[in-house]
Amino acid sequence: MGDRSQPVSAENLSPALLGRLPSEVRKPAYDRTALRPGIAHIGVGAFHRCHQAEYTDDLLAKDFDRWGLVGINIRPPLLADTLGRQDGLYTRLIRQNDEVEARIVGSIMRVVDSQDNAAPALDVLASPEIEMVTMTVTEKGYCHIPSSGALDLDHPDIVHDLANPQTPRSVPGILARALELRMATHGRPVTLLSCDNVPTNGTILGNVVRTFAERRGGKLADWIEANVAFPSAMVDRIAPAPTAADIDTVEQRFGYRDGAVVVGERFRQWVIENRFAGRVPRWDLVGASFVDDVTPFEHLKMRVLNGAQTTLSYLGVLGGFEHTFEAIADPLLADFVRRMLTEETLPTLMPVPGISPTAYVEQSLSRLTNTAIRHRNHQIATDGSQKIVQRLLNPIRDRLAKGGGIELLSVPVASWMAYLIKASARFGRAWQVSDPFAERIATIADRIGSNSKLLADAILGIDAVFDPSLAANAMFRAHVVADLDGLLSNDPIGFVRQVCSGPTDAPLKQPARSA
Ligand code: CS2
Repeated sequence: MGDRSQPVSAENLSPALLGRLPSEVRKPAYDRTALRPGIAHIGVGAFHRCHQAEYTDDLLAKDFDRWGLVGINIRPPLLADTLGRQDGLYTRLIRQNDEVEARIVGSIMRVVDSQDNAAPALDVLASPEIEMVTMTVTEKGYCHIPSSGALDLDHPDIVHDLANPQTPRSVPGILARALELRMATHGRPVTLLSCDNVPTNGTILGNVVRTFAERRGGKLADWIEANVAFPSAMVDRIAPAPTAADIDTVEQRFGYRDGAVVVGERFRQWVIENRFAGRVPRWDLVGASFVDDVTPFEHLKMRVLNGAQTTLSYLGVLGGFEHTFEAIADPLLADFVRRMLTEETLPTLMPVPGISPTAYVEQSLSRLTNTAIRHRNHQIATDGSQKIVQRLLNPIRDRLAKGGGIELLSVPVASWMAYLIKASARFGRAWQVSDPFAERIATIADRIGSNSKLLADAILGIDAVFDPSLAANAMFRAHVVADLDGLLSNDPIGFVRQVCSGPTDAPLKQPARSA
């Protein structure tokens, strides 16, 4: 076919296009030109665009108050290339199986690329008009030790930032520098609100920033104590990394192009600890909850929804499934996850105001069956070392403390190990992985080969992930060894079947294969 048969490419999303969009596409119901920057957000990925920016868009439509968002990226991708070109506008699609609902979100006023140099980020974060800083910087962005929550003083970026505090590259270093600039100029208070799936995320963020400030010396730590709040928050909405197919969906269904489209499920939740400094956007007017204690909500979400996702991701990859919805469509994996959550995870949860835990399990599992949410198992499997503490190891520890069994919860822990082991050269580099501990585990696998006991011993010795008292627990170790043996066999899913068919209080599993 010649060039003339190429379709004329559709117009790109821009403020000028808003008035000409199809009526079924919902548009910002307020005057964007009257927005004033008040919130800065670090990490403008799919999740932010599907969550905090949407809540803010709702708030602007309901109770304007001029809360504009300034987006900052300190890691790829570049925002100017996507959102910048569209003046911060983007399409948020809600997808539920065959249904598609489109909405243009207008709350992001401006975007700042600060990947090469922290100066542009610091300019925004230190400015007096910013009173709320939210962030989604992924679990590893906090530079903390997952098993203890303390700032990792050996982290190369932290070492760099303590030596070069005015040109930081880590999140704790950038925030500490921004707070120092605030202290030295206008002195206005600010809330730093973590929106990552890190347990007690506000406490961890407060720890890493304060520890960094203390190391710097001077008055900064005292100023932070008096002027900065670090509330914890539970955030929830499944919003996988967007793909070229999502951009095409917008073009085919609605007739325009949007390089920054995001796709999410209908469900969303945001529970924020009522602990603020300075002015606060009233997100509680549009569906968020401000509460005294986020912990019960956080345990529920991370152990049930995220625990199920992580379990399905590793078992899914081992079983040859590409996406969550495909893994959960397998009756055996669905049965395994439901039983794990019901029999072992639920008893570790605190009562959660207004929520029935068993209904929450069913609702979570049903969310994962949505075939329009194409969440890749490898995406969820990424950075498992930063996720398994809150999703799996903490409930395991709680079970063991109460004398409960962990024969199901130990399986995904071993499946995380098997996932990284199989990515090693000695195991044929079954797939590419991304995890701060991937290299360490590949080295272990290359050295040890297929002896599950020695493999488990070596990996359980990584104390940044496994706190030594848990790693020393005989029941936990024995389960992990037996599970690893089964999951590294030629029939990992057969092993899961065997676990499912065994009595749930069996003290130990049978090794699935001969040594
Ligand atoms: C997922 C989360 O990639 C992952 O780790 O488990 O991004 C998950 O989809 C969200 O926490 C849902 O709120």
